[in-house]
Amino acid sequence: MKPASATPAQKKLAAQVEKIVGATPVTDIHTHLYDPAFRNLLAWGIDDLLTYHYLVAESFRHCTMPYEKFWVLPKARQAELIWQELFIENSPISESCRGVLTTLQALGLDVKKRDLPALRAWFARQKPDEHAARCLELAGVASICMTNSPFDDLERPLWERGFRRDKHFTAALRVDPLLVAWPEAAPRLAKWGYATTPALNQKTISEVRRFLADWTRRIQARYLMVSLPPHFQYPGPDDGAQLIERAVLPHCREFNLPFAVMPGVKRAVNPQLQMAGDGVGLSNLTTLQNLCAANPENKFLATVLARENQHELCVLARKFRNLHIFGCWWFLNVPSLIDETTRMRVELLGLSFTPQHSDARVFDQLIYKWRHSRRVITDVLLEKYSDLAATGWTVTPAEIGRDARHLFGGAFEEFCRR
Ligand code: FIX
Ligand code: ZN
Repeated sequence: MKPASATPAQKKLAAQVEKIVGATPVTDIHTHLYDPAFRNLLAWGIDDLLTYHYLVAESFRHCTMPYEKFWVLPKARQAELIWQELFIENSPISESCRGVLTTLQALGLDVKKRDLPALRAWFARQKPDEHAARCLELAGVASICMTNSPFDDLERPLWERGFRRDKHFTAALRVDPLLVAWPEAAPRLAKWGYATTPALNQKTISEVRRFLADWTRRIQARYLMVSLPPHFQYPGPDDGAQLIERAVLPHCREFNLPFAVMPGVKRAVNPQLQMAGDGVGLSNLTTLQNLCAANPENKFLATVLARENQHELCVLARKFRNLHIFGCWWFLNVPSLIDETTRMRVELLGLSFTPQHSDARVFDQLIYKWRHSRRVITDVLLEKYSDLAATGWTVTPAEIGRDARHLFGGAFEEFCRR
Protein backbone atom coordinates (compact mmCIF):
# COMPACT_ATOMS: atom_id res chain seq x y z
CA MET A 1 0.00 0.00 0.00
CA LYS A 2 1.37 3.42 -0.97
CA PRO A 3 1.49 5.86 1.95
CA ALA A 4 -0.59 9.00 1.38
CA SER A 5 2.47 11.09 2.20
CA ALA A 6 4.62 9.54 -0.59
CA THR A 7 6.85 12.08 -2.37
CA PRO A 8 6.59 12.54 -6.16
CA ALA A 9 9.81 10.51 -6.56
CA GLN A 10 8.38 7.66 -4.47
CA LYS A 11 5.12 7.71 -6.43
CA LYS A 12 7.07 7.64 -9.69
CA LEU A 13 9.14 4.68 -8.53
CA ALA A 14 6.02 2.81 -7.39
CA ALA A 15 4.34 3.36 -10.78
CA GLN A 16 7.46 2.20 -12.64
CA VAL A 17 7.89 -0.97 -10.59
CA GLU A 18 4.19 -1.79 -10.89
CA LYS A 19 4.21 -1.32 -14.65
CA ILE A 20 7.48 -3.10 -15.39
CA VAL A 21 7.02 -6.10 -13.07
CA GLY A 22 3.40 -6.37 -14.24
CA ALA A 23 4.49 -6.58 -17.88
CA THR A 24 7.49 -8.91 -17.57
CA PRO A 25 6.77 -12.29 -19.18
CA VAL A 26 7.20 -15.33 -16.99
CA THR A 27 8.97 -18.62 -17.56
CA ASP A 28 6.96 -20.93 -15.31
CA ILE A 29 9.56 -23.49 -14.29
CA HIS A 30 7.33 -26.09 -12.60
CA THR A 31 3.73 -26.90 -13.48
CA HIS A 32 1.53 -29.94 -13.96
CA LEU A 33 0.12 -28.61 -17.23
CA TYR A 34 0.55 -30.38 -20.55
CA ASP A 35 1.30 -29.60 -24.15
CA PRO A 36 -2.05 -29.44 -26.03
CA ALA A 37 -1.08 -32.69 -27.80
CA PHE A 38 -1.88 -34.50 -24.51
CA ARG A 39 -5.60 -33.99 -25.13
CA ASN A 40 -6.83 -36.47 -22.52
CA LEU A 41 -4.69 -34.97 -19.78
CA LEU A 42 -5.68 -31.34 -20.25
CA ALA A 43 -7.55 -29.74 -17.37
CA TRP A 44 -9.37 -26.43 -17.77
CA GLY A 45 -12.68 -24.75 -17.00
CA ILE A 46 -14.85 -24.28 -13.94
CA ASP A 47 -15.29 -27.92 -12.92
CA ASP A 48 -11.55 -28.58 -13.03
CA LEU A 49 -10.96 -25.34 -11.11
CA LEU A 50 -13.42 -26.34 -8.39
CA THR A 51 -12.19 -29.92 -8.05
CA TYR A 52 -8.52 -28.86 -7.68
CA HIS A 53 -7.10 -30.96 -4.86
CA TYR A 54 -6.39 -27.85 -2.75
CA LEU A 55 -10.16 -27.15 -2.74
CA VAL A 56 -11.08 -30.79 -2.17
CA ALA A 57 -9.04 -30.74 1.06
CA GLU A 58 -10.68 -27.49 2.16
CA SER A 59 -14.19 -28.67 1.37
CA PHE A 60 -13.76 -31.68 3.66
CA ARG A 61 -13.26 -29.26 6.55
CA HIS A 62 -17.05 -28.78 6.20
CA CYS A 63 -18.38 -31.74 4.25
CA THR A 64 -19.50 -34.70 6.38
CA MET A 65 -20.11 -37.05 3.45
CA PRO A 66 -18.07 -40.27 3.64
CA TYR A 67 -14.95 -39.91 1.49
CA GLU A 68 -15.73 -42.94 -0.64
CA LYS A 69 -19.15 -41.51 -1.56
CA PHE A 70 -17.53 -38.29 -2.74
CA TRP A 71 -14.97 -40.08 -4.92
CA VAL A 72 -17.54 -42.10 -6.85
CA LEU A 73 -19.46 -38.96 -7.86
CA PRO A 74 -18.98 -37.54 -11.36
CA LYS A 75 -16.65 -34.51 -11.53
CA ALA A 76 -19.55 -32.09 -12.11
CA ARG A 77 -21.31 -33.26 -8.94
CA GLN A 78 -18.09 -33.01 -6.91
CA ALA A 79 -17.65 -29.46 -8.23
CA GLU A 80 -21.21 -28.57 -7.18
CA LEU A 81 -20.62 -29.85 -3.65
CA ILE A 82 -17.36 -27.92 -3.34
CA TRP A 83 -19.02 -24.77 -4.71
CA GLN A 84 -21.84 -25.16 -2.20
CA GLU A 85 -19.55 -25.74 0.81
CA LEU A 86 -16.78 -23.25 0.04
CA PHE A 87 -18.48 -20.47 -1.93
CA ILE A 88 -22.15 -20.44 -0.90
CA GLU A 89 -22.28 -21.63 2.69
CA ASN A 90 -19.01 -19.89 3.62
CA SER A 91 -17.24 -16.84 2.23
CA PRO A 92 -14.48 -17.99 -0.15
CA ILE A 93 -11.58 -16.26 1.58
CA SER A 94 -8.94 -19.01 1.47
CA GLU A 95 -6.19 -18.48 -1.11
CA SER A 96 -7.42 -21.34 -3.32
CA CYS A 97 -11.02 -20.06 -3.28
CA ARG A 98 -9.92 -16.48 -3.92
CA GLY A 99 -7.86 -17.86 -6.79
CA VAL A 100 -10.96 -19.21 -8.52
CA LEU A 101 -12.62 -15.79 -8.24
CA THR A 102 -9.54 -13.87 -9.46
CA THR A 103 -9.44 -16.20 -12.45
CA LEU A 104 -13.13 -15.86 -13.30
CA GLN A 105 -12.98 -12.09 -12.96
CA ALA A 106 -9.92 -11.84 -15.21
CA LEU A 107 -11.79 -13.90 -17.81
CA GLY A 108 -14.54 -11.26 -17.73
CA LEU A 109 -17.10 -13.25 -15.72
CA ASP A 110 -19.35 -11.73 -13.08
CA VAL A 111 -18.64 -13.62 -9.86
CA LYS A 112 -21.09 -11.80 -7.63
CA LYS A 113 -24.06 -13.60 -9.21
CA ARG A 114 -22.85 -16.86 -7.62
CA ASP A 115 -24.33 -18.64 -10.65
CA LEU A 116 -22.51 -21.92 -11.27
CA PRO A 117 -24.72 -23.02 -14.23
CA ALA A 118 -24.03 -19.68 -15.99
CA LEU A 119 -20.29 -20.09 -15.40
CA ARG A 120 -20.45 -23.60 -16.83
CA ALA A 121 -22.37 -22.39 -19.85
CA TRP A 122 -19.70 -19.75 -20.53
CA PHE A 123 -16.86 -22.28 -20.34
CA ALA A 124 -18.80 -24.70 -22.57
CA ARG A 125 -18.72 -22.04 -25.31
CA GLN A 126 -14.90 -21.66 -25.22
CA LYS A 127 -12.61 -23.39 -27.71
CA PRO A 128 -9.82 -25.10 -25.73
CA ASP A 129 -6.91 -23.77 -27.83
CA GLU A 130 -8.16 -20.19 -27.84
CA HIS A 131 -8.97 -20.39 -24.15
CA ALA A 132 -5.48 -21.65 -23.32
CA ALA A 133 -3.92 -18.80 -25.33
CA ARG A 134 -6.09 -16.33 -23.44
CA CYS A 135 -5.04 -17.77 -20.06
CA LEU A 136 -1.37 -17.46 -21.04
CA GLU A 137 -1.89 -13.87 -22.06
CA LEU A 138 -3.86 -12.91 -18.94
CA ALA A 139 -1.22 -14.56 -16.74
CA GLY A 140 1.69 -13.01 -18.64
CA VAL A 141 3.27 -16.46 -19.04
CA ALA A 142 5.58 -17.00 -22.02
CA SER A 143 6.80 -20.52 -21.35
CA ILE A 144 5.58 -23.47 -19.28
CA CYS A 145 7.65 -26.34 -17.98
CA MET A 146 5.62 -29.54 -17.67
CA THR A 147 6.15 -32.43 -15.23
CA ASN A 148 6.73 -35.52 -17.36
CA SER A 149 6.81 -39.01 -15.93
CA PRO A 150 7.67 -42.10 -17.99
CA PHE A 151 5.94 -44.00 -15.18
CA ASP A 152 2.60 -42.38 -16.02
CA ASP A 153 0.61 -44.84 -18.12
CA LEU A 154 -1.45 -42.09 -19.76
CA GLU A 155 1.54 -39.96 -20.66
CA ARG A 156 4.14 -42.54 -21.70
CA PRO A 157 2.45 -43.86 -24.87
CA LEU A 158 2.20 -40.37 -26.37
CA TRP A 159 5.90 -39.70 -25.91
CA GLU A 160 6.69 -43.11 -27.37
CA ARG A 161 4.51 -42.41 -30.40
CA GLY A 162 5.84 -38.87 -30.81
CA PHE A 163 4.02 -35.63 -31.54
CA ARG A 164 4.66 -32.11 -32.75
CA ARG A 165 5.76 -30.02 -29.76
CA ASP A 166 4.07 -26.72 -28.91
CA LYS A 167 6.70 -24.00 -28.59
CA HIS A 168 5.26 -22.74 -25.29
CA PHE A 169 5.94 -26.01 -23.45
CA THR A 170 9.21 -27.43 -22.19
CA ALA A 171 9.64 -30.76 -20.39
CA ALA A 172 11.10 -31.97 -17.09
CA LEU A 173 11.86 -35.63 -16.39
CA ARG A 174 10.14 -36.67 -13.16
CA VAL A 175 11.75 -39.66 -11.47
CA ASP A 176 9.93 -40.14 -8.13
CA PRO A 177 9.02 -43.81 -8.66
CA LEU A 178 12.62 -44.59 -9.56
CA LEU A 179 14.04 -43.02 -6.40
CA VAL A 180 11.37 -43.54 -3.76
CA ALA A 181 9.91 -46.91 -4.86
CA TRP A 182 12.75 -48.78 -6.58
CA PRO A 183 11.43 -52.33 -5.82
CA GLU A 184 8.29 -51.50 -7.84
CA ALA A 185 10.13 -49.47 -10.50
CA ALA A 186 12.74 -52.16 -11.28
CA PRO A 187 10.32 -54.67 -12.86
CA ARG A 188 8.67 -51.88 -14.85
CA LEU A 189 11.99 -50.87 -16.38
CA ALA A 190 12.66 -54.54 -17.11
CA LYS A 191 9.30 -54.76 -18.90
CA TRP A 192 10.26 -51.74 -21.02
CA GLY A 193 13.44 -53.46 -22.21
CA TYR A 194 16.04 -52.38 -19.66
CA ALA A 195 17.96 -55.25 -18.05
CA THR A 196 17.33 -54.19 -14.44
CA THR A 197 17.12 -56.30 -11.31
CA PRO A 198 15.98 -55.14 -7.84
CA ALA A 199 19.61 -55.52 -6.71
CA LEU A 200 21.59 -52.41 -7.66
CA ASN A 201 24.49 -54.17 -9.36
CA GLN A 202 26.65 -52.51 -12.03
CA LYS A 203 24.55 -53.84 -14.92
CA THR A 204 21.36 -52.46 -13.38
CA ILE A 205 22.94 -49.06 -12.76
CA SER A 206 24.10 -48.78 -16.36
CA GLU A 207 20.62 -49.80 -17.55
CA VAL A 208 19.04 -47.12 -15.33
CA ARG A 209 21.39 -44.63 -16.96
CA ARG A 210 20.34 -45.86 -20.40
CA PHE A 211 16.70 -45.39 -19.36
CA LEU A 212 17.42 -41.82 -18.15
CA ALA A 213 19.34 -41.01 -21.33
CA ASP A 214 16.57 -42.35 -23.58
CA TRP A 215 13.90 -40.32 -21.78
CA THR A 216 16.03 -37.19 -21.50
CA ARG A 217 16.50 -37.25 -25.28
CA ARG A 218 12.92 -38.25 -26.04
CA ILE A 219 11.31 -35.41 -24.09
CA GLN A 220 14.23 -32.95 -24.39
CA ALA A 221 14.25 -32.58 -20.60
CA ARG A 222 15.36 -29.26 -19.12
CA TYR A 223 16.08 -30.91 -15.75
CA LEU A 224 15.38 -34.07 -13.73
CA MET A 225 13.09 -33.76 -10.71
CA VAL A 226 12.12 -35.66 -7.58
CA SER A 227 9.97 -34.88 -4.55
CA LEU A 228 11.29 -36.41 -1.35
CA PRO A 229 9.97 -37.31 2.09
CA PRO A 230 11.31 -35.14 4.96
CA HIS A 231 13.55 -37.92 6.34
CA PHE A 232 15.32 -38.71 3.04
CA GLN A 233 19.06 -39.11 3.55
CA TYR A 234 22.00 -38.67 1.20
CA PRO A 235 24.54 -40.20 1.21
CA GLY A 236 23.08 -43.44 2.39
CA PRO A 237 22.70 -47.13 1.78
CA ASP A 238 19.05 -46.89 0.70
CA ASP A 239 18.14 -47.58 -2.92
CA GLY A 240 17.13 -43.96 -3.56
CA ALA A 241 20.41 -42.49 -2.31
CA GLN A 242 22.38 -45.15 -4.20
CA LEU A 243 20.51 -44.45 -7.42
CA ILE A 244 21.08 -40.71 -7.04
CA GLU A 245 24.79 -41.23 -6.45
CA ARG A 246 25.44 -43.84 -9.13
CA ALA A 247 22.89 -43.08 -11.86
CA VAL A 248 21.09 -39.72 -11.58
CA LEU A 249 24.07 -37.48 -10.77
CA PRO A 250 26.43 -38.97 -13.38
CA HIS A 251 23.57 -38.72 -15.89
CA CYS A 252 22.95 -35.04 -15.04
CA ARG A 253 26.68 -34.33 -15.40
CA GLU A 254 26.80 -36.03 -18.78
CA PHE A 255 23.82 -34.04 -20.10
CA ASN A 256 24.65 -30.85 -18.15
CA LEU A 257 21.20 -30.83 -16.57
CA PRO A 258 20.17 -29.66 -13.11
CA PHE A 259 18.71 -32.14 -10.66
CA ALA A 260 15.66 -30.58 -8.96
CA VAL A 261 14.94 -31.78 -5.44
CA MET A 262 11.72 -31.03 -3.57
CA PRO A 263 12.06 -32.24 0.03
CA GLY A 264 9.37 -32.12 2.67
CA VAL A 265 6.31 -33.92 1.34
CA LYS A 266 4.67 -36.62 3.43
CA ARG A 267 2.64 -38.56 0.88
CA ALA A 268 -0.78 -39.94 1.83
CA VAL A 269 -1.03 -38.59 5.38
CA ASN A 270 -4.75 -39.15 4.86
CA PRO A 271 -5.10 -41.62 1.97
CA GLN A 272 -8.88 -41.20 1.97
CA LEU A 273 -8.39 -37.73 0.54
CA GLN A 274 -6.51 -39.26 -2.40
CA MET A 275 -4.40 -36.59 -4.14
CA ALA A 276 -5.52 -34.04 -1.53
CA GLY A 277 -4.16 -36.21 1.28
CA ASP A 278 -0.45 -35.30 1.23
CA GLY A 279 1.13 -33.39 4.12
CA VAL A 280 4.28 -31.56 5.08
CA GLY A 281 7.19 -32.27 7.41
CA LEU A 282 10.39 -30.55 8.43
CA SER A 283 13.23 -31.77 6.22
CA ASN A 284 16.75 -32.56 7.23
CA LEU A 285 18.52 -30.18 4.83
CA THR A 286 21.89 -31.73 5.63
CA THR A 287 20.92 -34.03 2.77
CA LEU A 288 20.84 -31.07 0.37
CA GLN A 289 24.05 -29.70 1.85
CA ASN A 290 25.72 -33.08 1.30
CA LEU A 291 24.47 -33.26 -2.28
CA CYS A 292 25.83 -29.80 -3.11
CA ALA A 293 29.12 -30.25 -1.26
CA ALA A 294 29.95 -33.72 -2.55
CA ASN A 295 28.98 -33.01 -6.16
CA PRO A 296 30.35 -29.60 -7.18
CA GLU A 297 30.09 -30.57 -10.86
CA ASN A 298 26.33 -31.07 -10.49
CA LYS A 299 23.71 -28.34 -10.45
CA PHE A 300 20.79 -28.53 -8.02
CA LEU A 301 17.44 -26.79 -8.13
CA ALA A 302 15.57 -26.90 -4.83
CA THR A 303 12.26 -25.91 -3.31
CA VAL A 304 11.36 -27.07 0.18
CA LEU A 305 7.83 -27.53 1.49
CA ALA A 306 8.10 -26.59 5.17
CA ARG A 307 8.05 -22.93 6.13
CA GLU A 308 10.48 -23.73 8.95
CA ASN A 309 13.10 -24.90 6.42
CA GLN A 310 13.18 -21.68 4.39
CA HIS A 311 15.87 -19.81 6.30
CA GLU A 312 18.27 -22.75 6.29
CA LEU A 313 17.62 -23.18 2.56
CA CYS A 314 18.60 -19.55 1.90
CA VAL A 315 21.78 -19.95 3.89
CA LEU A 316 22.65 -23.10 1.95
CA ALA A 317 22.21 -21.19 -1.32
CA ARG A 318 24.69 -18.59 -0.03
CA LYS A 319 27.24 -21.39 0.48
CA PHE A 320 26.80 -23.33 -2.74
CA ARG A 321 26.74 -21.72 -6.16
CA ASN A 322 25.63 -25.04 -7.63
CA LEU A 323 22.31 -24.58 -5.81
CA HIS A 324 19.46 -22.49 -7.24
CA ILE A 325 16.38 -22.17 -5.07
CA PHE A 326 12.93 -21.64 -6.53
CA GLY A 327 9.26 -21.21 -5.83
CA CYS A 328 6.92 -21.11 -2.86
CA TRP A 329 5.67 -24.64 -3.14
CA TRP A 330 2.09 -25.78 -2.47
CA PHE A 331 1.25 -24.95 1.20
CA LEU A 332 3.69 -22.02 0.97
CA ASN A 333 1.87 -20.60 -2.04
CA VAL A 334 -0.25 -18.18 0.00
CA PRO A 335 0.35 -14.42 0.01
CA SER A 336 1.61 -14.12 3.60
CA LEU A 337 4.21 -16.85 3.12
CA ILE A 338 5.21 -15.75 -0.38
CA ASP A 339 5.80 -12.29 1.07
CA GLU A 340 7.85 -13.58 4.00
CA THR A 341 9.83 -16.07 1.91
CA THR A 342 10.53 -13.71 -1.00
CA ARG A 343 11.58 -10.92 1.35
CA MET A 344 14.00 -13.25 3.16
CA ARG A 345 15.41 -14.59 -0.12
CA VAL A 346 15.98 -11.10 -1.54
CA GLU A 347 17.64 -10.00 1.70
CA LEU A 348 19.96 -13.00 1.77
CA LEU A 349 20.48 -13.73 -1.93
CA GLY A 350 19.77 -10.54 -3.85
CA LEU A 351 18.37 -11.60 -7.21
CA SER A 352 20.05 -15.00 -7.54
CA PHE A 353 16.95 -17.19 -7.15
CA THR A 354 13.57 -17.80 -8.81
CA PRO A 355 10.84 -16.56 -6.48
CA GLN A 356 7.93 -18.48 -7.88
CA HIS A 357 6.58 -21.30 -10.02
CA SER A 358 2.85 -21.86 -10.40
CA ASP A 359 2.45 -25.63 -9.86
CA ALA A 360 -0.76 -25.10 -11.86
CA ARG A 361 -2.72 -28.25 -12.69
CA VAL A 362 -5.61 -26.48 -14.41
CA PHE A 363 -4.77 -24.13 -17.27
CA ASP A 364 -6.91 -21.26 -15.96
CA GLN A 365 -5.00 -21.35 -12.63
CA LEU A 366 -2.03 -19.71 -14.33
CA ILE A 367 -4.04 -16.49 -14.17
CA TYR A 368 -4.49 -16.32 -10.41
CA LYS A 369 -1.28 -17.98 -9.39
CA TRP A 370 0.75 -15.43 -11.34
CA ARG A 371 -1.45 -12.40 -10.60
CA HIS A 372 -1.31 -13.05 -6.87
CA SER A 373 2.44 -13.75 -6.83
CA ARG A 374 3.26 -10.82 -9.10
CA ARG A 375 1.46 -8.54 -6.63
CA VAL A 376 3.60 -9.73 -3.71
CA ILE A 377 6.87 -9.72 -5.69
CA THR A 378 6.12 -6.18 -6.90
CA ASP A 379 5.58 -5.00 -3.32
CA VAL A 380 8.80 -6.62 -2.08
CA LEU A 381 10.84 -5.14 -4.93
CA LEU A 382 9.34 -1.69 -4.43
CA GLU A 383 10.22 -1.77 -0.76
CA LYS A 384 13.80 -2.82 -1.50
CA TYR A 385 14.27 -0.19 -4.25
CA SER A 386 12.83 2.42 -1.85
CA ASP A 387 15.39 1.41 0.77
CA LEU A 388 18.09 1.90 -1.89
CA ALA A 389 16.63 5.29 -2.84
CA ALA A 390 17.01 6.35 0.78
CA THR A 391 20.78 5.88 0.38
CA GLY A 392 20.82 7.96 -2.81
CA TRP A 393 21.00 4.90 -5.18
CA THR A 394 18.19 5.21 -7.69
CA VAL A 395 17.29 2.38 -10.07
CA THR A 396 16.53 3.13 -13.71
CA PRO A 397 13.54 1.58 -15.54
CA ALA A 398 16.02 -0.49 -17.56
CA GLU A 399 17.52 -1.85 -14.35
CA ILE A 400 14.08 -2.67 -12.92
CA GLY A 401 13.26 -4.52 -16.16
CA ARG A 402 16.53 -6.45 -16.01
CA ASP A 403 15.86 -7.47 -12.39
CA ALA A 404 12.27 -8.53 -13.12
CA ARG A 405 13.37 -10.64 -16.13
CA HIS A 406 15.95 -12.25 -13.90
CA LEU A 407 13.38 -13.18 -11.25
CA PHE A 408 10.80 -14.42 -13.75
CA GLY A 409 13.01 -16.96 -15.49
CA GLY A 410 16.29 -15.27 -16.44
CA ALA A 411 18.19 -16.43 -13.35
CA PHE A 412 16.94 -19.99 -13.91
CA GLU A 413 18.00 -19.95 -17.58
CA GLU A 414 21.40 -18.59 -16.66
CA PHE A 415 21.85 -21.31 -14.02
CA CYS A 416 20.87 -24.00 -16.56
CA ARG A 417 23.32 -22.64 -19.15
CA ARG A 418 26.32 -22.74 -16.82
O1 FIX B 1 5.12 -33.21 -6.25
C1 FIX B 1 4.71 -32.19 -6.81
O2 FIX B 1 5.16 -31.76 -7.87
C2 FIX B 1 3.58 -31.45 -6.12
O3 FIX B 1 3.56 -30.14 -6.59
C3 FIX B 1 2.28 -32.16 -6.36
O4 FIX B 1 2.43 -33.49 -6.03
C4 FIX B 1 1.10 -31.58 -5.57
O5 FIX B 1 0.03 -32.45 -5.71
C5 FIX B 1 0.70 -30.22 -6.04
O6 FIX B 1 -0.05 -30.10 -6.96
C6 FIX B 1 1.19 -29.08 -5.36
O7 FIX B 1 0.98 -27.94 -5.73
ZN1 ZN C 1 4.34 -29.90 -8.45
